[in-house]
Amino acid sequence: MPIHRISASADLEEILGILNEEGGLILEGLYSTRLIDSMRDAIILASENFKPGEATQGLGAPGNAFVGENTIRFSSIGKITSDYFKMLDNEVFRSIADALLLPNCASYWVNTAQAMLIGPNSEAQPLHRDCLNWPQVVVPSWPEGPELTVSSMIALEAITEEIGATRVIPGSHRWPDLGQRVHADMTEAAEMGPGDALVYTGKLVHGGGANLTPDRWRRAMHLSYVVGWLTPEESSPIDYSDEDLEGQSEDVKRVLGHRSYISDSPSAGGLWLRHAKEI
Ligand SMILES: O=C(O)CCC(=O)C(=O)O
Repeated sequence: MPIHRISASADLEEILGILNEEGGLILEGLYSTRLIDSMRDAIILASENFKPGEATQGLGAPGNAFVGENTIRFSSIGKITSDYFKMLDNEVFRSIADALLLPNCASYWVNTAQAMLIGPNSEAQPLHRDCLNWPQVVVPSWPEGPELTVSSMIALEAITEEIGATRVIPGSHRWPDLGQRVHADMTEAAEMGPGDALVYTGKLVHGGGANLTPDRWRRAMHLSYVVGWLTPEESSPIDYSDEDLEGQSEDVKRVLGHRSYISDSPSAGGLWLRHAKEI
C-alpha cells in the first residue's frame, strides 16, 4: 500500500481519518518555503560542529548502530535558530497532536526535534516504533493502548528513495502482534519535497532509508510530541531558559516544558510543578 499524500491544507477530519487507518501520511506543504529554507541553512551551518557517526541517543554502541555510522544528528534546534519556535506553532501539526494525544493527557510536550542528516553510502536504519521508547506502557497494552507520541519527518530538501527517504509499513500501527516480523520488503519510501512532512503515530513501524548515493546527504529533521506524563527524549525545559522563550506563544512555552502539567482528572496528580502559582 503506497503512502497516502495529501495537501496540508486539506480538511483536518480527512487527515485524521487517513492517519487512523494507515498510521501515517505525507502532508504536502506543511511548512512554508521561507521557513524551511531558513531551517535548512541553519542546520547545515550547525552540522559542521558534529562528526558523522558520533550520535548515540545516549545509548552507546547500540545507539550509534541505530542512528547510523555516517549520520549526523543533533537536537536543541532552538539554540541555532529561533525559526524552530515558529515550527512549534504550526497549526496543522498541533491540531493533529491535539487529536491524537489530548484524549490521553492534559497537555503534551516536545519529545524531540532533531536534525537527521543521513550521509552517503549509508545502510538503512533498523525498522522500529517510536512508542517503544516507553515499553513499560506500550508492551502490556498493545495494540489498544493509548497514543503516547506523534512524530514527523520534515524534508529540508527534496528527498528521494535513493537518498534515504524514511521507510514506513502502512497499517503496522494496528498489527495485533507487537512482535510480528518486519522486513524491508514490506516498506514504502516517503519521498517528499522541501516543506512536506511524513506524520505518523508512534505505533507505526518505520526507519531511515539507505542513502545509496556516493556523495549526497539526506537532509531532514524530526519533530515529535509525547504525552505530558512521560519523560521526553530531549531535555527542552533546561535547554531553553525563560529568557530564551520570552515573546514566544503560551503554547510554545508549554510544549517546551515551561508550564506545569495540571491533570484534568481528579484521580491523577499535578506534575512538573514549576512556579505553579505564577504560571
Ligand atoms: O531518519 C529517518 O528517516 C528516520 C529516523 C527515525 O525514525 C528515528 O531515528 O527514530
